[in-house]
Amino acid sequence: MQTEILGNTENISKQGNVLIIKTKEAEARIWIYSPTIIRVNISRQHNADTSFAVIQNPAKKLDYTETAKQLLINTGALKLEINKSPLRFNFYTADGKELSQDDARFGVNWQGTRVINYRKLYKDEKFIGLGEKTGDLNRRGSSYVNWNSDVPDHNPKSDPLYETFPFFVGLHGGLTYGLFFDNTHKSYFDFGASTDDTMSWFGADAGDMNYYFFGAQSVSQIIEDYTWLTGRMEMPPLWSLGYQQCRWSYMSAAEILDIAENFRKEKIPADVMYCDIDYMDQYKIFTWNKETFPNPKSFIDKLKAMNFHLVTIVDPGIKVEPGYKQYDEGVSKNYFATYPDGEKYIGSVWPGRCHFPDFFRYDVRKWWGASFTALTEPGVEGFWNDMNEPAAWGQDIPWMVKFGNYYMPEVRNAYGMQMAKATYEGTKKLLGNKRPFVLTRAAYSGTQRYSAVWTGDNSAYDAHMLLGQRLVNSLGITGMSLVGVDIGGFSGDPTPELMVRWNSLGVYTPMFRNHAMQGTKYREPWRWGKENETIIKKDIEQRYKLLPYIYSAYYQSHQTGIPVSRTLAINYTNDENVFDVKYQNQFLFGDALLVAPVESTRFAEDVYLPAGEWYRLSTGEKFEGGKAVNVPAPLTDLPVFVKAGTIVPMQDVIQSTNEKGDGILELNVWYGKNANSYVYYEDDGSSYDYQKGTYYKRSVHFDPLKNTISLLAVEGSFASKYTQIKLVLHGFDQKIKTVKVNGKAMKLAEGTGTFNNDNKTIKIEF
Ligand code: MIG
Repeated sequence: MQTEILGNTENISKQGNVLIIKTKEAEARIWIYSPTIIRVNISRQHNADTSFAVIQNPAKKLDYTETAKQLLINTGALKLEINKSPLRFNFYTADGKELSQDDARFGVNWQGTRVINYRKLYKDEKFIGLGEKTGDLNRRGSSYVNWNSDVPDHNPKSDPLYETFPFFVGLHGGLTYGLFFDNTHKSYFDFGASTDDTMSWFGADAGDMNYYFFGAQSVSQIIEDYTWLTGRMEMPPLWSLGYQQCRWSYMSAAEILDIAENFRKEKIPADVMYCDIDYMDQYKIFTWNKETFPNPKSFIDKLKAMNFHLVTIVDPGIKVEPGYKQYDEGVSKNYFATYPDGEKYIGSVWPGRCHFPDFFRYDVRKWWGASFTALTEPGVEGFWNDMNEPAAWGQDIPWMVKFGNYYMPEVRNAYGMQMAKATYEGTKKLLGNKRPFVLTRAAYSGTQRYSAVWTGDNSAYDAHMLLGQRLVNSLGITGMSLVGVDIGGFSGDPTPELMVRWNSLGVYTPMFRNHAMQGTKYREPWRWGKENETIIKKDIEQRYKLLPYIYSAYYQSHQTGIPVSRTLAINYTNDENVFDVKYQNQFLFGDALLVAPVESTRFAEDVYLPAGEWYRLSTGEKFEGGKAVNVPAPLTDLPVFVKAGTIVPMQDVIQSTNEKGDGILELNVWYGKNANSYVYYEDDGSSYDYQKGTYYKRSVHFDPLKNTISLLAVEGSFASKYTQIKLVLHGFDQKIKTVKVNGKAMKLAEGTGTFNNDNKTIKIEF
């Protein structure tokens, strides 16, 4: 294997908006995408420039200046200094602070087809990101591989897992930068793990050194930029944010109806039931088992009558069986992956011998999407994509298997994403104006445009619960906001204490799904004794009370890419304590709530509260931040804190998101010394009408100096489902003097008032 270095600049040219620098070995192309985003692509051969992740085009203009030794690009917000010989790329802030540089010795080079970028490592540099990666929040000193894999029984150190997000954020000297290595080959990241702290490096088995450099000076702005580049989620169906009950598998329609009925009987709120693989006829995708699910439509109608939505699983593997519709169609149209000689690839999964659709092709995606009629016609609205790493009983698919023009290793990491895309686009079409819910196990950067993800087959022990939270938080950095873990742990049986604790954390998990493996004990809320059921029920009720707040947080993700679950490293980047392994699992859930996961065997916990003031949500007790506090953490009360000055909209308990409730939107204002604004958002929760302005959006301002709370005019044409707004003030020792609604001042004598929500008359009720 030969090592080849990038070498010296031999030729510089500009073609339109791209700067091209040629060396003996390769060609570097540079584009500006926005003032804070510059793309560098270094290539030895001219590959077709396709990206599964990026949805933006580069800016039309690129200016640079040249000196004897350098080229300089200055966007106004970011500077790229290019040393000509050897060719090196060094990034600076607009005011000249060094953000990130090539390692001066090695820069970019190749070994055979492998391409590697060695980068300067700063003494105090920390790294966060890479999505679904085990290990600590700060990835300094760790290394990772991206190769989407089916890893049942993984442990809190296993790598790789199911998903690939080659995007990280570097932090040093109070500065921030981001780097997205858009290459779907097997890729590698080493954050000083193996280099005696002399450098970091990343690379891939083949393909281009193709990266986007982000220079914004805050983690949240970098996430906004990354999700601008790779897309943001649409508003999820509201029902998918309720409690979801899953199991591998409920074996019949009757069993699922039974479970659903029991939720209603026990008055435990829930919205979603799942069919895992056993609903199918011999695991053939897009079929129903005629004995156990004899009449899918009447089964789903019954679920709907109980206000439940159904999600069904689909795997990519299509059973080799002449006479089976999807097999026949796929064969006749050549929709399946092949060996180079054209022979169809066969791998074994649940149905036995299977062919694998080539989701990289538009016509195949269209066909796959249209096949969902078998599920949508009887009324399924959620589509769970499993085994799409793709998995063939844990084996690597041979490297010479082809998806169209690609060999498997080139695009493996994007296969699951393309399946999710096909599923999303197909079911969206079939459901008309209704939002489908898509959940995928394998993913690549950009998957947030199509689907939610979950973290795969976790296990029923405490360290896995904590790991799950870090995975959720890390996925948030890489644009995935709608994320879940199997609450309770997929393999093994949780102790009742772990079940209760994990469920309480599930309340603050973006997707709240209880799921368990075949052969494990049943997991539903009533399987743990009356006392535990009461706790579990109370926690699920809390989820439903918080839905107006959670839904508004999703609106934020939809608008800005900022995730619902946020590692503290996003908002408190320069606070060393948030990276302490003791506190690294803590996160903000939306703007206002700080949640501290606690193991099921601990009943008091040290919680780190960042600078500012905080209130415990359950008791109202006030804490001064900037230090750790030891707080009681009984199984009935997970430590959750509210940031002073924030606004948390809540509602009364409903049994499902289909219910209207009592019509009161409770605006909780938690007193703080600083003024604060909050955007409340609501729409019909199920259609795309919000994209045409049919939403209800309202800014709420709290100003402690003027002692006012203002509800600004409503934006959008949606009539809120709430008929009244009730203001609930917490921690106010001085009385709020004025509440302004649509600009009109209201006098308020005591702490609580209620306003009609019809935009015209304002009534205060005490
Ligand atoms: O080979 O469909 O991660 O959630 O229950 C196992 C059965 C296949 C793996 C998924 C899991 C699901 C299970 N699947």
